[in-house]
Amino acid sequence: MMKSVPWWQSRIAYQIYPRSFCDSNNDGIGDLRGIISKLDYFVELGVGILWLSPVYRSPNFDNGYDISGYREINPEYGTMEDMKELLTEAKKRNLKLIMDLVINHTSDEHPWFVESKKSKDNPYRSFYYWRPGSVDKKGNPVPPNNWSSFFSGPAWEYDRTTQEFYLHLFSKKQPDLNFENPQVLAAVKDIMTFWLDLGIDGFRCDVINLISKTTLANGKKRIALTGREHYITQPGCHKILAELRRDVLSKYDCFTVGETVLVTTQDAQALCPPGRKELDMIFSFDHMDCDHINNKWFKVPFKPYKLMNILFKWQKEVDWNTLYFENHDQPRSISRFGSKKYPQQSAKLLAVILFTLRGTPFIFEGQELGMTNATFNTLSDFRDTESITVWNLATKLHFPRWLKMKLLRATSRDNARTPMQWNTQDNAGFSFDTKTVPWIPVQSNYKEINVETEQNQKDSLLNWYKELITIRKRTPELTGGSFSVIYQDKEVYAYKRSLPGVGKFPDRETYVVLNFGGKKRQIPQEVTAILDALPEKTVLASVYDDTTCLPPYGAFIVKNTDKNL
Ligand code: TEU
Ligand code: CA
Repeated sequence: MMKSVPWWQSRIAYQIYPRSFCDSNNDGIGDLRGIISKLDYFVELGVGILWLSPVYRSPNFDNGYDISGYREINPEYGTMEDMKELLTEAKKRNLKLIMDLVINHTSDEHPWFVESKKSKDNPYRSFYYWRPGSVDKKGNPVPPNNWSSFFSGPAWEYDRTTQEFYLHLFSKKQPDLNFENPQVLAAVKDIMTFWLDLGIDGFRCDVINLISKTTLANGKKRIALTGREHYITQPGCHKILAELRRDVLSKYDCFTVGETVLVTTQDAQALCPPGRKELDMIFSFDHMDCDHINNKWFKVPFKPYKLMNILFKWQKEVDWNTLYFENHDQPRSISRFGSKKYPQQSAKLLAVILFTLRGTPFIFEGQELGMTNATFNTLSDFRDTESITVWNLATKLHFPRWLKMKLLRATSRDNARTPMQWNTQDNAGFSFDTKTVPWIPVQSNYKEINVETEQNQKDSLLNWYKELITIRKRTPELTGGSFSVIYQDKEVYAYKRSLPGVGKFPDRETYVVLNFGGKKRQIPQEVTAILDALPEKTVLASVYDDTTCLPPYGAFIVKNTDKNL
């Protein structure tokens, strides 16, 4: 009998960005009832876990990653009754649902912060990092240290009322919580318990490896994130995660996936193995950093081998992790890693990689359709606070307009946040009333790229995703199997996933061969030697009909069907 794997390893996950998924009441903003109306879409796609980006009360400065009410639903998205109905309807369909846990910071409109800024001796003052700073020769306030924010600029904001600064690693409307204060950890445990008792199945933990600041001393001056050596994956972070697991998470059949910036494979090994009892897996960023230098805004031409080398490194060095190419912060993978000349084939190749490596695959809404980067023409098309901040900074630096547009078009998080494309009606069917204008412009290619059209096209990307998800779920070695490289050069890659047979059950072996390039390639003889030696084999899926060579962006999956009973 196969060794059973936890459900969060055997299922495929799907990230929903609620604001952009489906608008049921025609106000141009996605909502919970819109998601409920689409649950059967997830069942048909074959995913088993839904990750719901924040739907809590929020001023939406950072689209919900700035929470002002952890136990309330943002009225724009619906009510707590809608949330409960979503959970009930998801469970009826055997869909697990995890929520976004954003505890490194709150909104500056959260009652804790509103209280905290009233006076230095307010009981909530130490829920946040307040420090006096100093003054320069002209009497201007100077921040307590030289740390910079993820969204550029200083990581401190001066409050004239109490004449102190507060720390914010992200926007000034997202003050960092102070986990040195035991009341903060206690309050977080209560929030997690509230949602787990409501019936959710776990959490995606936002920038969770930043929550412990070892010291507020100056950091080494850097182009970006000065001060990061004092808060990235600090010892205190491990301590907090272990306590949350011990006191809350261990009491439920749930899992956690931590979004962890600037982590190495060693960090992953210190955070995730079962014995660590901290996180179950993480979203790392190494592979997301393969097409820029130092900072995501400074793009360099994409080289497939850079992406593949990083993916293979993580496969070899981390036992279990997430597999993802997109989320609500990242440009669309087809625009970033795909080929303009072979868009469909390169998108299918990326899907082969996503569903045949070892780990839990995460799909971001619209990725399964091949949704592309936005074709925005003016700054007014953009919504993301980070993008607007970067535009303003570039303006101060006298960047020409064309260069500012180039920067935003290539990197803006809004690339991922345009409305989900459901059909060919106006606004792509995002709102039930096709005349409604969505909160952010719909992509211009929605008439070709949408669910309805692709459901009716046999060789569409959507049907390819469904096919690969079915194959993955039917092939145990693609889930619990080991990973080993058979061949690699700068375009052609071949690897094996295998599970040893148990008792009379034979070994299970599945091979993947791909050409991540625009020129036809022969299958290397090292690979043909192995495949030809299989007494019996079955091609489970192939981007092209011909599997005797590797056309541009060709990829195929072949199973050793010999010995199997
Ligand atoms: O993202 C943290 C984060 O590191 C990314 O925002 C990314 O690094 C950023 O775009 C700068 O490159 C999480 C959420 O996913 C993001 O949406 C939030 O804005 C952020 O945290 C603050 O909560
Ligand atoms: Ca709505």
